[in-house]
Amino acid sequence: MTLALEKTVSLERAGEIFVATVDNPPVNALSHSVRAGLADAIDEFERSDEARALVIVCAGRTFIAGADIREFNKPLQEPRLGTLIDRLDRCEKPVIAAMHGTALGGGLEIALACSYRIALEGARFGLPEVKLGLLPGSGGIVRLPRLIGVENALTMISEGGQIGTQEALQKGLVDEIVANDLGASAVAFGRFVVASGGLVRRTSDLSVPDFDAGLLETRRAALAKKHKGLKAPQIAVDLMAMVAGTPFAEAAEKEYAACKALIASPQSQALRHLFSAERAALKIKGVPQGTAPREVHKVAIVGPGTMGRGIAICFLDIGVPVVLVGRGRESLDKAAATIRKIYGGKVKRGTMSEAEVETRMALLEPALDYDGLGDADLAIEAVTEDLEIKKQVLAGLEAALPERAVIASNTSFLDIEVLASCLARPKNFAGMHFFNPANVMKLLENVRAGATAPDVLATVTATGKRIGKVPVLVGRSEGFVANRMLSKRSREAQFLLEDGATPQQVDRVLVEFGFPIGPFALADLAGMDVMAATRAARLASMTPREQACDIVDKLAAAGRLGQKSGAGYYRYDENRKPLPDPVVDDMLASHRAERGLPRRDIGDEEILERCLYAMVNEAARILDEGAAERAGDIDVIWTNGFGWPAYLGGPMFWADQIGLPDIRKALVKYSGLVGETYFKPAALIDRLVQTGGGFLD
Ligand code: 3H9
Repeated sequence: MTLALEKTVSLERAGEIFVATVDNPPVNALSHSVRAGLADAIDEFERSDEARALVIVCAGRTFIAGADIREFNKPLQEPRLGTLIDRLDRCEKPVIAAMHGTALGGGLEIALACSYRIALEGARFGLPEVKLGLLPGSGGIVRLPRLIGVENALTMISEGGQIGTQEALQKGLVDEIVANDLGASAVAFGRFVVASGGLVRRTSDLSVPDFDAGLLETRRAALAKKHKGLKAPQIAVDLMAMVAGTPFAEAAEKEYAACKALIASPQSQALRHLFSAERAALKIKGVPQGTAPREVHKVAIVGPGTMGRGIAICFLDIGVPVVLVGRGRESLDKAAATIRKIYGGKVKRGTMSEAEVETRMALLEPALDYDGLGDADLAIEAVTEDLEIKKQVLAGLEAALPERAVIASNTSFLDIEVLASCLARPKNFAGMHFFNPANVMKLLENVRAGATAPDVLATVTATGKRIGKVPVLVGRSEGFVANRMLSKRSREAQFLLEDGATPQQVDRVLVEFGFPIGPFALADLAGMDVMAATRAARLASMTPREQACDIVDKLAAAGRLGQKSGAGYYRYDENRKPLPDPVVDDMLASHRAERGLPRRDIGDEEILERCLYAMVNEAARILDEGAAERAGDIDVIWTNGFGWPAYLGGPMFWADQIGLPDIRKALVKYSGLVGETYFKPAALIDRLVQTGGGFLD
């Protein structure tokens, strides 16, 4: 007999084995009704004289994937997860967690409080709270080390990664793996436990195994380096030290208090915002839910340069054949050799086998023409950023591809509508803007042109996900979203040098803010020749002050090409360490003298505000124009594309935290100091200040 306890939990009484099934799509999160339903199920189970063991299992694609993130911003409703888990821990009859899919966060914490854990082959386990700026607060920290040891537990808790069934079995996280029919296997397992005496095994009764005392400090330092600025991993180390020396109940209380404080912390709010924003970015205006993407089994990439090679790797990595089209045998050979070299690096690091390299390389077909593209499903052009060349390539591709094929351009700043206009079937066309190195960078700016068909938008989005990118759809706009905003930060960084700041001061301020690298060290990495070429391409659209601000050209002309020539904005020692260079100071002094610009001392606050508020102001224009659909999309773009620290939520979230009235005031101040052209507050900011709103409201 089955009893519906809450709309998300049912209890089936199968003789002496009771089975509680959680059914809360899509991921069986621990919403209030699930917690209440499970608490009722435990009550029923404990009350029944007939029941000898309880199985907790889930319907749908996964075991419980954690607490319901959407409830974190609402008042807490009892039973809270910790209360439920205490109930499980106190059960006088054995409870068995039967897991499939991903048992994550609070879901795994429930399992840890059960007497036994069994899993379907292929299941995965993790405590990913740290990725949301949180820590497991319902027994994960106090129980996991008791089961799998301090070192293993700390790795799972502080990194938030997942482990598979074999590893979980070997570490002692699960007791048994079953190949199929989890529900029936769990009941059989329950019967076996009962027949063997119905032993209750409480993880809370175990002691924390001994561990190397130096471990925690080594981990603390490594985590501080790897997750710069993030508080939760450091607190994980503190809590692990506490758990090792504190009785269970007291440690559990301290664990919960730490987690509760983290839920309210700005870092967690920022990371939770990004979690939702990344998912919201996949929902695209004009693409009805359920729109099927076109199938992509074979891809053509035109242009075997840096971008083309990186994009090719993305598809080879997921086993999709790639035809790489180039104009000469030499460039194609070079591309294949570079791809092989990148894979070779992975073999050296032990992340790929020689056999895998060969399998992937066998999927790469170099071609000098479009003859073999009759069965390609998607073509991406990644040729030189030249309108006429791109137009020719796109037209050539369209003639060679089947009618259903999607055609994409990797342009970074050409007009998407002009490109679309050279096609007979513009509905098949969209932008797919990858970032260099394309095989590494997570961000993919997909670009909608006026005629792009909904299923083509669905295809570029789904393809982005398939190749492991974070796809965000943007609209027509020069430089799209990421580069358009970056150009404003770059402009201010240059103007700040003219006004009296040094490259190292600007870089320091932005690195202290949380960026992995400052704009000038980044320019040295990209190469001053590349920077000068980009500048030359944009010169016509620049203001007179921007045109005259030719520091990049001067450095390039002096042979200071950046890291590759040993000097750029910095000079580099034999270990490639950047050092301030008096030659650059002199060069900047003469540039100022030549331009008649007085030097003044620039404070850190001015650097930060000018660089970042200029970006926020531009983002407001982008939003108003509809070139980005939502403020959250811009946050996803900047945290995945250009290293905006995720724990600050992205530029829009950050701006809302500061408050738009303060930002507007600063914009007005810099309008006076630098010029209205550069800092006039965007109309959207004016409107939001008037209505008291924020970008994300
Ligand atoms: C926790 O447990 C704290 C406790 O330790 C202590 C408390 C005191 N809640 O990612 P997908 C939604 S913290 C609510 O596209 P996938 C998601 O928004 C939690 N909703 O699917 C999306 O909604 P929509 C620790 C959630 O198959 C839909 O489900 N757990 C939650 O690519 C599909 O998601 C985590 O951090 C949630 N917890 O990946 C796990 N999770 O359709 C976070 C997902 O409206 N989740 N949704 O856009 C994940 O890692 C992935 O979602 C998962 C599935 C691997 C489960």
